[in-house]
Formats: sequence, structure tokens, C-alpha cells
Amino acid sequence: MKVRVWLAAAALLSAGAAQAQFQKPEDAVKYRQAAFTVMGAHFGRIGAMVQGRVPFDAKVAQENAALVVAMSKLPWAGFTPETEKLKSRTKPEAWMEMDKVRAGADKMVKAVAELEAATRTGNLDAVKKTFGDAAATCKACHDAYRE
Ligand code: ASC
Repeated sequence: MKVRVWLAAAALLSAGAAQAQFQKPEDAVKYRQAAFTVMGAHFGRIGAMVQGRVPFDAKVAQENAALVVAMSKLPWAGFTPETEKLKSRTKPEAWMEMDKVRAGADKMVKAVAELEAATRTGNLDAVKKTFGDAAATCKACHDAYRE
């Protein structure tokens, strides 16, 4: 069962452009954490506009959303089986349900693409709506799989 899930995950990953090879398992952990960190930073800059903490600038929102989209595809390659026992905030459940993690990741990737599309319309309401939807996909996985 576990092997089958890993094969499915590996097939999905190798199908995309976001491939990564790691010298050692610790590098895979660092890589996925770095991608999440950069994604969060740029998502947060859009969040500041959505919440009215900084003025809405569609061009700036779009630039940040494009980075979020690029980052969104990366972390998953870092969840290699070799990293399961390494220290991180990933809960044991994630390793037992990697197919669900992957499905949640796919939802997030789709949601941030919709956010990026909304930023290109320049419509703040559309940005607010898609930002909220995207944040919900982040939260779903954090609640289930992050310590
Ligand atoms: C963010 C960020 C997350 C998500 C999450 C949504 O801005 O860094 O991890 O939104 O908090 O609930």
C-alpha cells in the first residue's frame, strides 16, 4: 500500500517540471521549507492588500501571485520517504496519507493559479475571494498535517 502511494506520488512529480534531486535527505527538508517560506512571504504581501493594510496595487499583487504560483509546485518533491524520520513540523499522518497530501497540494496549486488570474483582472473583490479560497487550501493541510 505504502509503496503504491509512493509510486503514484513519484509518477505525479516526475510528470511535472518541478523536479528536484537531493544530495541528502536533510537537503530535501530544507528545500521544501524554503519553498514554503518564499511562498508564504509573497502570499502575505497579497494578504496585506486584501486586508487593507497596504493600498491595493494590481501590478504588485500580480507579481507576488506569480511567485506564489511558481513556489506552489515545488515543496512536494521534498517530501521524500527518506525524510520521514527527520525533524520537521510534518506530522506522522502525512506520511501515512501521502495521497491525500498530494490531493491537497493539487487543490492549493489550482487555487493560487486562480488567485493569480484574479490579480490580472485588477478587481480587488475577485482578488479577495480567490485569496480567501487559496488561504483555505493552505489551512486545510496545515490543520491536518502540520505540527
Ligand atoms: C498565509 C500563510 C499561510 C496561510 C494560512 C492560511 O498567509 O503564511 O500559511 O496564509 O495561514 O490559513
